[in-house]
Amino acid sequence: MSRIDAFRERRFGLFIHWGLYALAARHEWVKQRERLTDEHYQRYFDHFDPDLYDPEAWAEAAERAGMRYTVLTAKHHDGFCLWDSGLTDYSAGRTPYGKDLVGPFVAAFRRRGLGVGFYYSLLDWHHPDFPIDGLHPAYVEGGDLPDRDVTKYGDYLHGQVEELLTRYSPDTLWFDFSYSDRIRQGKRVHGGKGKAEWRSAELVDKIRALRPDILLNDRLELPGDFTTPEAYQPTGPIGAVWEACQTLNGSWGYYRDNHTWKSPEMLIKMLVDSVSKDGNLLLNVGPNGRGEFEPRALETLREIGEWMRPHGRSIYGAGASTFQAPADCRYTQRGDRLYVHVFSWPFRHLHLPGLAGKVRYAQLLNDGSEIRTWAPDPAYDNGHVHSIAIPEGTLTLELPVEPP
Ligand code: FUL
Repeated sequence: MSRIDAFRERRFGLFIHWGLYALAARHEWVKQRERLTDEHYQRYFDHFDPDLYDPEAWAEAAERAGMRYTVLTAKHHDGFCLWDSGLTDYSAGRTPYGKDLVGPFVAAFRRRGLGVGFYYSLLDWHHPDFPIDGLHPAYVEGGDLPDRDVTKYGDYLHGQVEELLTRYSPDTLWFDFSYSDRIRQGKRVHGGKGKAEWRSAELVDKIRALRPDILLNDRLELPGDFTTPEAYQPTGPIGAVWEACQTLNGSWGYYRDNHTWKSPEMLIKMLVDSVSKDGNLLLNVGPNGRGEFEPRALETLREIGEWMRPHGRSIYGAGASTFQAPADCRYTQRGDRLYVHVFSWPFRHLHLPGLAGKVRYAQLLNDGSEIRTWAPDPAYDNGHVHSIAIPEGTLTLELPVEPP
């Protein structure tokens, strides 16, 4: 099976945003949003000591939630590195914690057969030669740009990516550049050429030479192996391999006082919706400053896992169906198995357009119980529909069907 097919088959992954911002506990963009000075932000470095960090517990929570891979922020926009980079002192090993965080992480997830990827930010608010400050008046209003040696930053970035590849052999690299298109296009980037800042094409060549079957996302300003709709669901299959990413509560980094949490039911529907449109879902947890998933996150993962255990076969290896699902339902299909996900109870029956005479059997997935189906009624919808009786509740049914 190709790498890309294996990625699609896994369908559900865990995104982890973890870094110094977990101590501020109010969003991973806190440094930029609140215009915190380097001196101020340094306090989070000086007090970073996640003594309860236990990657085995993280991997176990992911596995129980039914997740099959993970992506960890090796470096986010603040420039802090979770691994012991030989190219900077701004890493977990130099904090009071004093140890590399990535090696044990990779080992714990791999031990459970989960795929491992790294998020790596192209932005770097810490590096002295990082050329862009998205809030600098020169970018916002025009004017003279700060004088920086962009080449040095490019070398640093290339070197760090090489470290990650050679030390940990990740399955995926998830690059990120999060400033506006205006800056992205390079019009206001010092040196003036946008993607030339990171020498993206050269970087991709290096990556592929080191690890030919790695998967790359699409945020390097070059077409990647998969695209990354962020915090929304595409309206249908988009003709490319894709992975939606989602927060539990609107923030990627740990946010102590945020109370706008998505319900497990809503998140399950997002996962089903993604698969029904041929996509993956990468669901994020922001561990706290002690190194733990907070109880709200653990409870959400636990509830999702309870659903996944009996319903996983409608998710893994499944994708969009060529049949048209009835209103407020989603179809996922794997071979001749059609899965009907009923998002709201249709008050008694479901009519399945285009399936007349094609449904051989119907069962609920949660308990394997048979579902009553009707032979098509020629007087109804020209005999095209197949009807099934639906008990109340959010349900998934499995129907072996004749191919379209
Ligand atoms: C965005 C970043 O700016 C956010 O902080 C987060 O990492 C998200 C997944 O990507 O572009």
